[in-house]
Amino acid sequence: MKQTDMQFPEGFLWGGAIAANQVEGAYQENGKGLSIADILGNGIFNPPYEHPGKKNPYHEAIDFYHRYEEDIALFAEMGFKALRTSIAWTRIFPNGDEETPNEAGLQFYDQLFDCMRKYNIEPVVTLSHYEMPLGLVKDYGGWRNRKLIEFFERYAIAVFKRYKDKVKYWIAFNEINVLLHIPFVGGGTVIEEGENKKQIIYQMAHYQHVASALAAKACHEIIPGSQMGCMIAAGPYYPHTCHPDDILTAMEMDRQVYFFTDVMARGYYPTYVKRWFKEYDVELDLTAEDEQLLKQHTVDYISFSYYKSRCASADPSGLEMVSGNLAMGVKNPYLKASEWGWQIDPTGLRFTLNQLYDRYQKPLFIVENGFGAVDTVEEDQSIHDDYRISYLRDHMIEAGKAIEDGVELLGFLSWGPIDIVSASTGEMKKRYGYIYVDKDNEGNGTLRRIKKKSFDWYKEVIASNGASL
Ligand code: BGP
Repeated sequence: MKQTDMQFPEGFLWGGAIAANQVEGAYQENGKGLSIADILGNGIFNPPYEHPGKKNPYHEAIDFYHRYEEDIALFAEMGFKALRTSIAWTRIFPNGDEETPNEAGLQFYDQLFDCMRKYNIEPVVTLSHYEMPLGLVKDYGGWRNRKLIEFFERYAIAVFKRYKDKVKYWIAFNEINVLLHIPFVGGGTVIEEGENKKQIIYQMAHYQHVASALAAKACHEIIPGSQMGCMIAAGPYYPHTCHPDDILTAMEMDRQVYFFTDVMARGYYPTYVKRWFKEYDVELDLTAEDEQLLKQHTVDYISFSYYKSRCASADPSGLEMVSGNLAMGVKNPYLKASEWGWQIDPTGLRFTLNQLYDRYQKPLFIVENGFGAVDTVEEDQSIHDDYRISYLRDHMIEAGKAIEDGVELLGFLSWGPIDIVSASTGEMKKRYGYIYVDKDNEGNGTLRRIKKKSFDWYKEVIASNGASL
């Protein structure tokens, strides 16, 4: 542990973040319908999405559905103040277009949120985390159909009414900018050859913006004092050189991400979309009522995932590209990378926090940050994940510096506080947890939970409110 003079605010929400499709398993239990996650075999990037015969890792995940009491007790032992998870939309509306919700699905989340509250852990709930109903894909064409707004609003109202005394913090869509990179996972639609991809993507984005505004409206009406957030996969684009063209390219790449928060945090479409839509030949189905809703029901806070930064170049030909959370980028020669090539940049987190706060002057919330790595279980069952401790420590220090810069930061939720199924690879070997889960990529293992070295480290971080990192 390092003693720091970091002053995290009283009530700072230290904790973790998971997602229903990556932890729960029980993919068809108690009336749950199939979600798009249930047909992903090798993670979100790897079409074809049907993998007949392949054991789908999301079907069992880490069996959180049956083991959540044990897992939440472990989170409570670390002193968690908050836990982010998603509600599996298909537990509540199996096909997505039913008139009435599935009572067994509602009961599961009653029990889950009661268990969190028993330990004074604040739930932070994502309504849609890459797990929309497959029924809405097959029967309606996914988010390219305006009817999805109605179905999403019905789902949101059902859970707001059910959990109004248990959940205060809500997020509509996980990493809404995933639409730009994987329209199937973000929007439940396959864009065919010859279709105008940008038209479909920005139309789906618009419908989700309206759905987010309707969710914010309903949330505030049903749950007094509730907070509705939006959520993006953040990570700044640095110009690869100081050539003015690289600066412009970096600005444009950042704008592609902040376009979504611009709309949901400010309540109107930014003027730069006029050029975009002209260039992309995009004409939105956007009504005057939509515009009113966006303007009147903006989000209360802006949340985001942060794993890495990337570089942008006006002419990337010949430059090495690196992968990362959703978007590729030009390799930054000053940064190291994880085993999955995600470049490590704690300073970038401080930069992102300042950029977002300067842009919106709304509270911010880090709802994903973590280090995916291959962990080794020693003979004596110990797991020395010092690499994860140093990654997280460095990022928490930068978050603390951003608070000293004047940023209002609600909390820091580590992604995957327990090992879970990776979204991009569908693998278990890319482990994020303070808690190891005995399951391998082939699905073998006892699912036993084992505390890693980082478990006690994070417990001390939380107990000291960041003074000891
Ligand atoms: C984000 C998702 C999370 C999580 C995270 C880590 O895009 O919101 O679901 O998976 O990425 O990515 P991965 O699991 O691919 O390492």
